Amino acid sequence: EIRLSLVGSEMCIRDRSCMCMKKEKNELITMATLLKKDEKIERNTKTFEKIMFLYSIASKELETKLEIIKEEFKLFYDYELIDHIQTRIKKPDSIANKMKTRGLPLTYQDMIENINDIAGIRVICPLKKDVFTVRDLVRKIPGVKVIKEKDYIHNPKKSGYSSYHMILEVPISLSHNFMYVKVEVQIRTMAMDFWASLEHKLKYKPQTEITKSSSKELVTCAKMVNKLDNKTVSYTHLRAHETKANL
Ligand code: 0O2
Repeated sequence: EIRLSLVGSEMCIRDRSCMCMKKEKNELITMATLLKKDEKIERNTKTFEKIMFLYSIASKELETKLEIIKEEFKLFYDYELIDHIQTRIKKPDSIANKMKTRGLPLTYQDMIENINDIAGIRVICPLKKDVFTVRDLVRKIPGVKVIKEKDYIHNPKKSGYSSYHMILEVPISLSHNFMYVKVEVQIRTMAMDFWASLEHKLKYKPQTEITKSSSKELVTCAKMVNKLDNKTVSYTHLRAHETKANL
């Protein structure tokens, strides 16, 4: 009997430690676990701060991976694949405006599910073909899931907007769990970026409309930018001989 109870208590201890180990295991959780059902978005609250913190970690994780690619190409292949990388977390006003425009209820759940560019990274490349090299490398980053891609380079918007968009899910490690957080990556050439920044200020964001002729001029400029990007292809052929990378 004594032996049996000892075995029993031994098992108890072992079971308990197993349970502890299970609790310690890094489990996949979602942002929803931090929220109450249908919780309304309220800035300057702990919940808002926590959600934005998660987006900022995901952004940093991905930015680091992209910085590594940038530096690796420079150092190992003597090639400037990426000119620079910009990151931003969408401002609360911009999030609210986008949700209102889409007729979404202002809840965290709706925000998480529908607003894909809360964490945004822009990768600016010298040449058009570099954009697609970066795209292929992003697709291969271990653990990162590609949710959606939009090729506004082969299919520019009516406005003339040109860029390659990827919606990704980036795994982030927390002390006890891990979760996937959405990050939007916009990959474009320096010329496309110049045009988009200008158009963003002049037409895309302002509430007041610009004249039809200015709008047309912007489209003409976008076509010029596209020509410029296609011209730089010949420069690439010259460069390719000098690089060690299989670009
Ligand atoms: P801001 O101020 O730049 O953040 P999605 O959820 O991806 O399916 P979304 O977000 O409407 O739907 O998709 P899209 O078309 O990929 O646009 C996302 C972002 O691309 C925009 O974010 C802009 O940054 C940029 N963009 C798209 N179209 C244009 C354009 O015509 N001109 C310029 N300059 N930028 C554009 P936001 O939130 O609209 O704006």
